[in-house]
This record gives sequence, structure tokens and C-alpha cells, in this order.
Amino acid sequence: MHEISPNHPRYHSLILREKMAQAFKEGILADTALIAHGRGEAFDYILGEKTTLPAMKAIEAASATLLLAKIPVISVNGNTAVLAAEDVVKLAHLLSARIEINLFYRTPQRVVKVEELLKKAGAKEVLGKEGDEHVSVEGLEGPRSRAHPQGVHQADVVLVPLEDGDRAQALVASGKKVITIDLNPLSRTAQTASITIVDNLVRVIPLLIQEMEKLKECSREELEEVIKEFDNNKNISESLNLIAQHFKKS
Ligand code: PTJ
Repeated sequence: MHEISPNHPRYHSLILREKMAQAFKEGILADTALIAHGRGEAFDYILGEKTTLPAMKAIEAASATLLLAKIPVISVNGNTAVLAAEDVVKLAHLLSARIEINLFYRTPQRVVKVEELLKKAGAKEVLGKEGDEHVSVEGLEGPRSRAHPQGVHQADVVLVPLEDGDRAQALVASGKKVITIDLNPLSRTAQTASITIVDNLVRVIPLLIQEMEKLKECSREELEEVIKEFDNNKNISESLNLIAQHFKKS
């Protein structure tokens, strides 16, 4: 690990980079995970490295949706596990949600490492392990089509941070509500999901927990109202406007 001074103006961003680089060396991440992280960093930089108003509105709608879910499932890939394992476990606990590993670049070794990371963070049960039962999500091929019969396959709401576009599309097509966290508002996942949170997942998961604590006293009708008022396309446009404003300013 490189020594990074807390006084460095980009301290938090550099710490996350180090974490990712280290996790890659340990074989938890695919090499392309670092490229994906870099793309996320670029959008985060433009968005001011803070949770924007549109992101907060999406977090509120996502929280209401998760609270109303019958079977909520959190789908975890390498980047999510490395950046937010503990918060993911906390969120799953709060919601009684299941955690399922789904890797785009799936190898048995990486699945074991991601599972270890989640268990170390306090997860009791993790689905999607090597040797676990699985059914294919219709319209997808290969390892990322895997869905656990008691997990993603059964879920009515799936939280899929940093998902790949095809999978988000297939999950939506199979009738599930898909909540994604993606810093790139133009990605296919962002454009396809039912609710798109354009923000860094390291900030989003704690905010989802906080928002859920606030909304959990609400009635079903009040939660449904929150969801009804949310328009995902309009919200994505608001994030894109913030990006455009950034370039007009400079
Ligand atoms: O662990 P695996 O094998 O499942 O692989 C995971 C990655 C992320 C490598 C894989 O799914 C992939 O290649 O993803 P993409 O298609 O590059 O998409 C990643 C998206 O996540 C991009 O749109 C990035 O802008 C966004 N992103 C990256 N880091 C963050 C992020 N969004 C939110 N928070 C982040 N920290």
C-alpha cells in the first residue's frame, strides 16, 4: 500500500483506488474492474464527488421500493464487495434481504474470495456460490445468467450495483424491479433499470440504510406515494443536466 496523507485533496478517492488495486493483487477483482472503477471515478469527479439532489430522490424511491419488497435480493459483484461489503451486509440485515454473488467475469477462485469477503463483513448466508443450485435468467447466456432459485430467481426487487446492461435488461424483462447504482447515467444499465441511483456506491449504501430507517415508520400507502412520484427518466435527465452544467461552468 502507498502512504497517502489525509491532507491530500483527493484523499478519499486515492484510498478507494488503493483498496481496489490491493484487491486486484489478491485476486478478488477482475483486471477490468480497475477500468470500470476509473470510469466511475471520472463521472464522480464531474458530479462533484457528492450525492446530488437527483441521486437523493432516487435513493428515497429505492428505499421505499425495498421496504415494500416481498423478496428483496442484493446482487453483489467484485467491485461492490471490495468497496462496500460491510454496508451491504448491514443493508441486507435491515431488510432481511438475501445476498447473491453474481460475477460478470466469473471464476471459481473469485467467487470464493468474494464469498470470504462478505462472510468477513458479517454475512451469514451468501447465495450464488460455486456448487450452488442455479437457474438461468431468460435471455442471458453464460455465467452471468445464473440466478439462485431462492435468490434473484425468486426476487421481486433486485438491487444490482454496477450491473451489466444485458443482465439489468433481462431482469426487468422477467418482471422484477431493478434498482441500480451507477455513476454513468448513460450506461445501458442506468437507462434500463426501474430506479437508477447516479452516485458512488460507497456513499449510496449508507444513505439507503439511513433513508430506510426514516421511511420504515411510513404506511404502505405513503411508501407507494413516494414511488409514484418518482420518474426515473426525468431523474436521469436531471443528473445529465448537472453534468452539462459542470462543463458550462469550466
Ligand atoms: O466482479 P465482476 O466480474 O462481476 O465485474 C464487475 C465489473 C464492474 C468489472 C463489470 O460488471 C464491468 O465491466 O462493468 P462495466 O460495464 O464497466 O460497468 C461498470 C459501471 O459502473 C460503469 O458505468 C461505471 O461508471 C460504474 N461505476 C464504477 N465504479 C462505481 C460505479 N458506479 C457507482 N459507484 C462506483 N464506485
